[in-house]
Amino acid sequence: MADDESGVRCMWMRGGTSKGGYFLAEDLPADRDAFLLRVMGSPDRRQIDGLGGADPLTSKVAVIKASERPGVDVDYLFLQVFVDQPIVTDAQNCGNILAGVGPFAIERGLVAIKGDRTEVSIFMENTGQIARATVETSGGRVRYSGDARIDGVPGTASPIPIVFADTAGSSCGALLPTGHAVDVIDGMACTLIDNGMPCVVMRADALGITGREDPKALEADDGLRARLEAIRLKAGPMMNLGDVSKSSVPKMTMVSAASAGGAISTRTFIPHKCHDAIGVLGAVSVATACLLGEGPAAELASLPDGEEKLLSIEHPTGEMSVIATLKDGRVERAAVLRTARKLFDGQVFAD
Ligand code: NQM
Repeated sequence: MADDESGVRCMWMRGGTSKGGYFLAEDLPADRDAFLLRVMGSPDRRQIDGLGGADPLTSKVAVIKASERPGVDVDYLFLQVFVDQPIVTDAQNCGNILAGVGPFAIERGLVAIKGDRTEVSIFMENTGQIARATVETSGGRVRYSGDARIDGVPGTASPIPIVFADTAGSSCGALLPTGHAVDVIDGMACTLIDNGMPCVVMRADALGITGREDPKALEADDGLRARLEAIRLKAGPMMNLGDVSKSSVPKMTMVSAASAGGAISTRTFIPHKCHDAIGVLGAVSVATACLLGEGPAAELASLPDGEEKLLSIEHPTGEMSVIATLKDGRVERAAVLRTARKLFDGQVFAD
């Protein structure tokens, strides 16, 4: 599928606060995982022999195809390519890379433009759920530049609002896979929750930190990292995720009271590096934890009134706004604002 027969067609995009390679499923070779490791330059801490950016957030892949499901435009499979281990995993979803899926699908001709805005419905294969993204398409083409600003990305771009419904239990089978809002692991009160992303939510102060630290300072704290990893390895089976020693889930989120007028403040290990921001579905899960009525997040959260709640989830480089719509006390749908940018379209070589 390329001009040069050894190249593979690929688009490189920023999706939200992540970056990676977008491929049509039909363009990928049979030895997909080996190919993607070569493309990213993994395993290698610097990914010097590939396109990966030496960070889990820039070592990501989207695989997209036209959907055969009624009412759905495209199927999206997210793959995390580990930086320093030879692992390609579909065990997690990614709501940031998701932001580029609508534009990519339109650019590749899988979805027709429907006017100034084109809604793309996306089946997320990793978790079996649907997201609806709205892409700016005035003048008959995808518009990347615009006035929307998201924290963690310099400048502005076209807004891509994304709505999720029914993400509860996406990977764990239930919103609260243990049936409790609070479980105690290694003496630590944790909420084990999955509203689109499996997360372990703990109070930062219970771990001996303020929750305002710089991500690099937290990464340099070997004692904290060891403690988080011990809790994570125990949480995995409790969350129906099995042995998570080689998995990028669950994410480990430490919460503290908001300091910039938001609902709550976060620091998240994903799971071994500390995120400079927070994942999209991670933020939806933490926002949902704030609304549980009990647990580490609920204790600290500052919540607005009403059935439609705007929860600003503070993170190291700003905040992510999650609009949670409640029905009968549970989050029925969640909406976030993202942006995306096409960086490169061409062929990638893995010889
Ligand atoms: O939670 C990072 C990211 C993500 C995932 C991670 C994400 C999400 O920031 O939906 O977007 O938690 O690995 O891209």
